[in-house]
Amino acid sequence: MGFFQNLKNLFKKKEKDIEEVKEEYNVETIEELKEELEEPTEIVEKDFDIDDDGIDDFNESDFEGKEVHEPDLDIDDDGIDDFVPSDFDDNENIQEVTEEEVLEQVEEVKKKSWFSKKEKKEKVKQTITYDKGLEKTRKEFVSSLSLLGKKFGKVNDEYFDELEEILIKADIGVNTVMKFLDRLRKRVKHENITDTEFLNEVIVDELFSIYVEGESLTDKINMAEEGPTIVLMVGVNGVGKTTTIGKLANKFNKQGKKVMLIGADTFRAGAVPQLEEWANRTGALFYGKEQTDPSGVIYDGLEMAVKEKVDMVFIDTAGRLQNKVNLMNELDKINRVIGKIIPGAPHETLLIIDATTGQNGISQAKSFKEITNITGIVLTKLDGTAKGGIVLAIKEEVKIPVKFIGLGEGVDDLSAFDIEDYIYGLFKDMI
Ligand SMILES: Nc1nc2c(ncn2[C@@H]2O[C@H](COP(=O)(O)OP(=O)(O)OP(=O)(O)O)[C@@H](O)[C@H]2O)c(=O)[nH]1
Ligand SMILES: [Mg+2]
Repeated sequence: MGFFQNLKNLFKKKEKDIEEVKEEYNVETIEELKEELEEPTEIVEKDFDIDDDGIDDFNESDFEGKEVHEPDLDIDDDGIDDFVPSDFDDNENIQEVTEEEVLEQVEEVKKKSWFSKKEKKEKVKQTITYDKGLEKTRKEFVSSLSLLGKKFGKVNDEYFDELEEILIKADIGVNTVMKFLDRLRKRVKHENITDTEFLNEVIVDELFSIYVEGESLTDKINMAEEGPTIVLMVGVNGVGKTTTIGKLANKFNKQGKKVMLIGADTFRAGAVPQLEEWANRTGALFYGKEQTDPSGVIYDGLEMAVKEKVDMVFIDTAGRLQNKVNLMNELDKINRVIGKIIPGAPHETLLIIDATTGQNGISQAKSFKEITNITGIVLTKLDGTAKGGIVLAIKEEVKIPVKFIGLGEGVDDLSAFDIEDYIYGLFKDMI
């Protein structure tokens, strides 16, 4: 079957990786592992001696307590095996390799294994963030599906009616659900499916294919080729704009980028100091002003960003959608000012949507799409809702890529959107 077998293998691999990292940290549960992996980025590999360059250097203590048998080596004071004619006695096709090249290759191999270990941990950390963050949706959605299967045993019209209800409750969106059920019915007929348990596999398969088919939407931040990358954050009140900026500042700061935050939500009292607080927490530069024209604040802030040679700028704005024309004019003005100081900017305009608002979020996305050029969506508070299906509705109905998802209030609870981890978080109990 299409994707299902691949997903099953993928799930197995993810579970194996999680087990391995759990073993390494000597913990039993996912919760404990999540805590361990959230430790401030201190490097724990005890066999490695890492300095600024991130590469393990050789060090005498690496060999402590280890027996060394080197009958074939000719070592003098420099500690390096020198070539002597007898080394080549039985070999005809020897390629000349210098000592430097050998050492370089050894360093390269060690570097690769260190990075792949670190990469695996990062991946596991992301998978378990999804796992925890989608728990509510999973519990509701998957348990309803398996109950449905048990209740009917056989696939019939009533089964489809109740399935429709379950999908709509998960906020997959009416249009998407209709299209999906249509495809499912066809497959049931064509493949003569009667068993509800088997149908669950087909459901996972079809939901995954909804997401991956059609135009491929990139989920990466569009970075400036040179100079600062400018990211404008928009969205209605209370959806999580400021918190998301804090989380993104933390994320890019950890990647070694110089980050600056501009507080241009000049409307709501307390919004600017709230962002400044995030700047302090994450070590980002800050510029902001209250009760003034947001475009002016952005103008001054960006001049500072250029002067300070920052890599990434996140701009917080006020989210008012009471008057579409006003908001459109304001965003137009903001965009003009940004483009004047940094040609080609903003490089990203991220719309923040609160997943707990379900279909309301979808209408917000449609409205914002009409008034400005939204390049990506951040879906927040997925942890607080069973409406995790909204990701599929956004893909189908809004056609803007979800680039990040918020899975908690903590500074680390933001993940780049990853369809595989998302499907894993939703269906891991079912496969
Ligand atoms: N559970 C959960 N809570 C979140 C998430 N993101 C944000 N929040 C919470 O949502 C609330 C509102 O967040 P803000 O960042 O202030 O939202 P905002 O869009 O800047 O709000 P205004 O500035 O008033 O327009 C805060 O209590 C956040 O902690 C998330 O991913 N999960
Ligand atoms: Mg705010």
